[in-house]
Amino acid sequence: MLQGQVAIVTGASRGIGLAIAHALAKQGMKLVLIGSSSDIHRVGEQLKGSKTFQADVCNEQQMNEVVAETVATFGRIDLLVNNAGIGVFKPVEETTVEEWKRLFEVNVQGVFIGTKAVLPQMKKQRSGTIITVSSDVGRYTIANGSAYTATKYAVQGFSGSVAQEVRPYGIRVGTINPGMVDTYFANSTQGLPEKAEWLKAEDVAEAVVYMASAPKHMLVDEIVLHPLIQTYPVV
Ligand code: NJP
Repeated sequence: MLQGQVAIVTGASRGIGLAIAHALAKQGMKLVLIGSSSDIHRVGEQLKGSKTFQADVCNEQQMNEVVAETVATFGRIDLLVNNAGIGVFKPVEETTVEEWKRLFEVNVQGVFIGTKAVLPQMKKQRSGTIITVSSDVGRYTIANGSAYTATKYAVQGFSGSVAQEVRPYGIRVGTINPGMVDTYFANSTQGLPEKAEWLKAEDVAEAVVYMASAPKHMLVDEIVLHPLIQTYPVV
């Protein structure tokens, strides 16, 4: 079903985004992959036929250029995965204004800019799916993550509102909200023994494939997934 369709994935150089890129490639999608460091080009070498861009999701001009090049090359955009994100976890009084600003730039402004950039093309097509990798802490709060949690609550609000706005154009907007995933997130390393029972990046990627390949008449609003070992408040 996704075969031959065109996807843009942000934060595809490692972690969840890299797994999403591989999963979508397996479905036969044409891929445009974005990362803020030059690492993204190594991914392009692995995934033949993909186009890679070193771009910052918070930079509107760079993202508009990526979208314009995508349309020029592939003629359409069927899927945007807003996955790029960063995490800072510390008590509120130790969180700096710079950290607060950067979290909101990448996690919230980046989602806004990416979404805004693809909508004119998707409206023209009268179809498209926008999936944002948000977080379980976009739904409930945790200690020592106030700034990060605030960004993910913002993402939930943004995505829900845009979903209502673009539904008449045949465009679907949803979020995937994972719990703890074994990646490089927040200066971690993938594959550490203490994270053996966490979600794998591939688990989240499969959720993206499910959401993106739902039949056209169906919107999967949200997928929440946790590792079985994680405890969390039921809301
Ligand atoms: O993190 P990581 P994840 N512009 O660090 C890229 C959410 N999440 O895969 O820029 C463009 O392994 C960066 O590439 P580079 C989380 O909030 C996670 O876990 O080249 N790209 C890299 O490819 C986030 O939204 C957990 O260094 C930018 C990628 O983003 C998403 O999952 C739990 C960028 C980050 O890879 C993926 O995070 C949860 C920018 N400005 C939600 N800044 C979890 N792991 O436990 C960063 O609830 N990147």
